[in-house]
Amino acid sequence: MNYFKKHLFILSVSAILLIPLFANPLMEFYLNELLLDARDDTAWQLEITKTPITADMYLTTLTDTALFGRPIMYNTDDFVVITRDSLAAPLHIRYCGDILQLHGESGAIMDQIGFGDVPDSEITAPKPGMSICRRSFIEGEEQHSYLYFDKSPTLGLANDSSNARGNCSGYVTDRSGHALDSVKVIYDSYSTSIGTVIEVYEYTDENGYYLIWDYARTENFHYKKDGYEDDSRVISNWPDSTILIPTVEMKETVNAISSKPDLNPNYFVLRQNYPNPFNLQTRIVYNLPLGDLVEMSIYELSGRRVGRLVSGFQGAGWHSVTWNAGNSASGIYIIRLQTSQALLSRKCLLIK
Ligand SMILES: [Ca+2]
Repeated sequence: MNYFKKHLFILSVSAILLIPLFANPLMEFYLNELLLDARDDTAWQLEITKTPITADMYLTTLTDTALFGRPIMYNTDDFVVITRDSLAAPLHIRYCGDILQLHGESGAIMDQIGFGDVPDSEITAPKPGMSICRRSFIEGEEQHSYLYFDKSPTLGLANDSSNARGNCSGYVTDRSGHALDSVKVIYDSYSTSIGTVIEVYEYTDENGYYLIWDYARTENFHYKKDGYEDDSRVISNWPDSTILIPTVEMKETVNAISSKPDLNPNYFVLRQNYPNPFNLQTRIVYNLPLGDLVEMSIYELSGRRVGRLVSGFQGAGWHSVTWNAGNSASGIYIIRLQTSQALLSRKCLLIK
């Protein structure tokens, strides 16, 4: 081995050994969509993205294994749809609940989808005609992913979540049945790369009522209010449905004061707009403890103001305003409420 070849060899080995160190820190997701058949547990369709399939790769479930046996080419640049005919043998996937895993040539688990009544299940079992889809998004430098149900499967195409949300609603009271307003109902949360926890939440109104429009999936809803013990419920949501959550009765903490409903709270409230995400119009409700000069504006994340909804003096109490976003592009916007006493803001999502 001459000098040049020897060093090339060392460089190559080093490069191979160092790959894990320089690998993209973002987690990769390959199993993008799964459509099952309630009558035939081998008649599924699976959409895989972002990885070429080689002959040595294989799929497993809790009770079955099937090797691909041959490479599989992409139909398009991005997606390939796998069926039992793509495998060397049929693979049984249980409709009521299973964990489907994609394994690489080395046997390593590349990705998995769990659903139904199985350990670490991410969502409940699907209803006929609905596929299990993955949604991935990037917050800061962290990639996040979760599964949801879609009643409009998109095998071979990018997942489309426009038919994948449903409503979850209910009431929160104290133990005497009095409505509790301003209860924080947290229905999603995730951690960023620097450890900050981002909470996604809604507040109950003066009747103790809340309505959340969220992806069809299983979530742990957390209920929080000062003076009361935290509570939580596991909620499964379906596309286009309205789930009525049994009334949550929050228990007062030992030193709690009055439990009467706070019809005109003596503090600033800027509720999450509804609906959110929204397509064209959304309603924003807020409370002023005192009459004041008020300005409410909408900003892009870049800080550019795209609209002013309120400007002038308003009296104490609840107010509402509608934002018609007809001229704005899809994306995240910030609703900012400013008075001489307070500055409150909320993020909202416009999807066209
Ligand atoms: Ca798809």
